[in-house]
Amino acid sequence: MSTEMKGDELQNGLKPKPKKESAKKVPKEKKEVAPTGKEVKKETKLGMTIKKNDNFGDWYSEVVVKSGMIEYYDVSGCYILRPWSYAIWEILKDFFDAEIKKIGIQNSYFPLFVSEQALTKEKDHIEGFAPEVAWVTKSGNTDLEVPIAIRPTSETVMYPVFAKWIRGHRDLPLRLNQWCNVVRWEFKHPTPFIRSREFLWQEGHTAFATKKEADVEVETVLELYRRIYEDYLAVPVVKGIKSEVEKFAGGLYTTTVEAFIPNTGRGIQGATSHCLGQNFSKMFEIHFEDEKGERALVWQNSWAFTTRVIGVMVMIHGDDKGLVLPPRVATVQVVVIPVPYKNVDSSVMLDACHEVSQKLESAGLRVKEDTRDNYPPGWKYSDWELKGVPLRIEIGPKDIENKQVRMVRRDNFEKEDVPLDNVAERAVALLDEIQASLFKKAKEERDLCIKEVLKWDDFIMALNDKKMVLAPWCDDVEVEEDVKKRTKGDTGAAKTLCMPFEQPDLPEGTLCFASGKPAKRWALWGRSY
Ligand code: 86X
Repeated sequence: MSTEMKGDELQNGLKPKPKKESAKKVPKEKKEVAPTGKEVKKETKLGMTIKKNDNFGDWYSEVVVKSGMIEYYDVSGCYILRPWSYAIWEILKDFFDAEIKKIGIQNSYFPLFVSEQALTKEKDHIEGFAPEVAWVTKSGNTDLEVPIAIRPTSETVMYPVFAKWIRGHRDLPLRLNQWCNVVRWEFKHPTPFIRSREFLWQEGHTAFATKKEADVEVETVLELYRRIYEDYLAVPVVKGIKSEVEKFAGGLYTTTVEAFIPNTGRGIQGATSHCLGQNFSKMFEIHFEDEKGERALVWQNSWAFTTRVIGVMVMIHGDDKGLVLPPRVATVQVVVIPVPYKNVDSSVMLDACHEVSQKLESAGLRVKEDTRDNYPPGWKYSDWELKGVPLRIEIGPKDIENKQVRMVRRDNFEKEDVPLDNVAERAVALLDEIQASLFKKAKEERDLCIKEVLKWDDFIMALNDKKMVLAPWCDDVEVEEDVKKRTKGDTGAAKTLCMPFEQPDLPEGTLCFASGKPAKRWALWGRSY
C-alpha cells in the first residue's frame, strides 16, 4: 500500500515498473551434504539469524515470519495474517470502533465490487490510480459481459448512495464507517503490513451541512489515530497537514500522523484524516435543502488507518532477539514458565504457575502458562522473546522455597524477584513501565532524527545522514517539486512529510531554505515509504 492512501509513485510522476510475479520466499532450509554423500535437511534455525542493524530489510522479513505474525503466500504482495498479528488488529479495532461510536459514527458494509461505470464516474480522482485497479473479467471460462473492479477505496461505491439518501438538512450529518479489505495492485516492492496488495482498514466517510462540523471531525479522528500510535503501539508521531503536492488530490486538505523509521531514515505516513470540502459532493451531486429551503452541497470527510500500523510498530520496537510488543497490544502480556529440576517433583512448579497465572488473570492481564513438557525452559524463554511477550515469569524450586517468582522484562531483560503475595500488583506496574519506557525510548530516538536547518547545504547533509528535516518553507508547489528533483537519487527523492501543527517560532524575515523567498511556515521533510 504505497503511502497507503495515495499511489505516491504516481504522484511523483514515476511510472510503476512491472516486477517479477514470484512471491517473496521465506529463507530456504539449508541443505548439507552428509559424510554418506546423501543430502540431509538441516533444520531452519528457530531464532533470529539477522541483526536489525546489519540488514534491516531481511531482519524485518525474518521477524514477522519467525514471531508467527505472517505466513508468506503464493500471490505476490499478499500475506497471511496469523493470530499473533491479527489479535493486535482486533485490539486496535475495538478501541477505534468504540471511540467513533461514542461520537456518533455508525458502521455499515458496502460491496467489494465496483462497476466500471461507477469507478470511472469521477475521472480526475481515479486517473492517476488506474494502473492499480484489479479487475474481475471472467467467471469460470466465460468472459463477464462487463468487467468488475475490486474496490481500491470506496468513494465511488458509497457516494452515489449518499446522493440518494441525503435530501434535507435533517438527513445530516451522515457519518458512516466500514471495516473491510481493499486491493491496490501496486508494483513497488511489497513488504508485509507496510505495503501489500490487499490490506485491511477502516474507512470513514461522512457528510455535513457545514464546513465547521467537518473540520471538527477531521481533528477528532486524527487525535484517535495519534492515540493508536502513541498510547497503544508506543510509536511517536508528528501530527500535521499535508502540502498541496502531498495531499489527497480529490480533497480540500489532508491531515496526517507521520512516523519515522530510524534504521532506514524514512518517514512513513501513519494514517490520514481528510477534509474533502465540496469536491466530491459536486461530482456526485450530493446536495440537501438547507434550513432556508435553499439547495446546498454537503461538506465531506474521509479518513482511514490500515494494518500498516502493525508493521511500523514491529520496525520501531523489534530487536535482535525478535519482536517486542508494547503491553497494551500484546495478546499475551505475561508468560508464566515452570522451571523443573532434577529430582524435584515438577507438579509443585506447575501448581504454582497455575496459581500465579490465575492471580494475574484476575487482575485483568492476558496471561499464558507454558506447560509444554517437550521443551526445556531455556528454549521457551527464547521462543517467547522471539514472539515479543512483554513480561516473563519463571518459577523454579528455589522460588517456591522463597515464596517468590522471577520476573524478566522483554524490553531491557531486567530481572527481579517478586514475593508471591505481590505478583499481580508488580506485574501490572511493570507492564505500565514497559509501555511507558518503550514510548520514551522511541521518542528520544525519533527526536534525535529531526534536524532543524535554515540552509540548503545543511538540509542535504541531514538528509544524507538519514534524518528528517524541519526547515522554514515558502510553501510553493514549484519549490517542493524542485526539491524533489534536486534530491532524486538511488534512495528516492525527499518530499514534505507534513507541516507540523506544532510549529517552532518563525521570526520575521526568515527565508525559505530552498528558494530564498520569505518563509511562511516550518515543514517537515524527508525520504519516505
Ligand atoms: C486515495 C483516499 C481516501 C478513503 C483515504 O485516504 C481515506 C479513506 N479514501 C484514497 N486513493 C484513491 O483514491 C485510490 C483510487 C484508486 Cl482507483 C486506486 F486504485 C488507488 C487509490 N489509492 C488511494
